[in-house]
Amino acid sequence: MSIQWYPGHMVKARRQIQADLKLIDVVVELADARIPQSSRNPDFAEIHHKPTVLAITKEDLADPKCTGLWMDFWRKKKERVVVLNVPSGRGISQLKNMIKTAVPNLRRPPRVLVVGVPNVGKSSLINRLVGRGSAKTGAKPGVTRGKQWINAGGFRLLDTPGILWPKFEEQETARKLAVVNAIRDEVVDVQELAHWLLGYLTENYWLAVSERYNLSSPANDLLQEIGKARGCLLPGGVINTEQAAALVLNDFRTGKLGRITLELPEEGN
Ligand SMILES: Nc1nc2c(ncn2[C@@H]2O[C@H](COP(=O)(O)OP(=O)(O)OP(=O)(O)O)[C@@H](O)[C@H]2O)c(=O)[nH]1
Ligand SMILES: [Mg+2]
Repeated sequence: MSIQWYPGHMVKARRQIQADLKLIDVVVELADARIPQSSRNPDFAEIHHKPTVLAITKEDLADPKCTGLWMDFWRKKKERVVVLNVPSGRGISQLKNMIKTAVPNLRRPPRVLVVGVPNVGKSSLINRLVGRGSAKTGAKPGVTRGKQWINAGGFRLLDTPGILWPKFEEQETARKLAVVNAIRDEVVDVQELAHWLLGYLTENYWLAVSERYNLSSPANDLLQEIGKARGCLLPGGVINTEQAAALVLNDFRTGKLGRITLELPEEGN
């Protein structure tokens, strides 16, 4: 399977972001706590040199131990970083302070650009910062299509569409992005994706998987087993592994498998 997803609206959004950067004081770059490295756009670091705050979203879905390791890693690199649970508001006031300290001498409300991969929580974060539902949000990638300025709470915020990059150097990066639903399921092989995820979970979170699906031992054909256990059947009693795959991905995305992180910091990252 080779995953690519770089539709026209992202090409346009990238160009627009580049143009808007001239007006911006601070960049808030969002990354997903479950894939803190793979959800950072390598393309993006090249197009600007503005003060940046790295905001790690979906902390509530990630493994707290791993998030701690990532925080140590970034702090060593002297990155300004904050961990957020956007729906609950955890970390929001810390983020506000970090934005202000990133531009200490500014005498007007900072102009803040919010960027990140699709579905990482940009619009939800903006709504949290302004205290009302000004930006459209949704549990699927590609909700925001055009840029939008929002004024409130002492900031001027620019919401942008989620963007990916034209070519994934490693397909594993693409897989991780697809697992957290930053890439649409329509452009990936859902069964292969679930199979890959189950491989990772078997190695790193076997207890959670075995408990959720009543499995006694790791096996190569876990999708079959899960389909059987969950009654995902086609006419004639054939197991519907497509349906089982969708179920596993949905369980992961909604936290039903517990708090899981898919990558750890490495030397040289
Ligand atoms: N559990 C959890 N869910 C979150 C968090 N932040 C955002 N979400 C959910 O993630 C989904 C996507 O949020 P959006 O704010 O629409 O994401 P976006 O980055 O604007 O997405 P695009 O506009 O599609 O690029 C929504 O269902 C949010 O409720 C978080 O910290 N924890
Ligand atoms: Mg959005």
